[in-house]
Amino acid sequence: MEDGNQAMKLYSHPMSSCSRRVRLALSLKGLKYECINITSVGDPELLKLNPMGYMPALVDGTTVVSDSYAILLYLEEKHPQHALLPQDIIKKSINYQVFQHSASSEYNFSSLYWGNC
Ligand SMILES: N[C@@H](CCC(=O)N[C@@H](CS)C(=O)NCC(=O)O)C(=O)O
Repeated sequence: MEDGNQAMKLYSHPMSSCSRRVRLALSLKGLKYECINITSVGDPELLKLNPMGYMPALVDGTTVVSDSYAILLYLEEKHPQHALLPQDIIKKSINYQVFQHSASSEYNFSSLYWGNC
């Protein structure tokens, strides 16, 4: 079977929020994929795909993409139907900011709770 005709494979875990955002995007775009549940941290199959050992990892033919943000951008470019991002560059930049904030700054929310006490 040619690269690109195989169903994508998503290595993930039901409790992983990073995996859930990718599953949501795949679903919104109506893309078929096989979900492979990782049962333990350090799963050898996942380590082969992402030596960092993090999920999710998406396998699309011979292409492997890890990191949920990279996967979302990959899917958006390869499958533009049911766009996840607005066309407008300003609105798009706001989406990037919100995504980065939720992906990398979540622990800073504690200052919102404790900062004014
Ligand atoms: N920036 C990465 C973070 C990935 C990540 O932290 N994944 C967690 C699950 S949400 C994981 O694989 N944890 C396993 C571990 O810490 O060993 C992404 O957005 O995909």
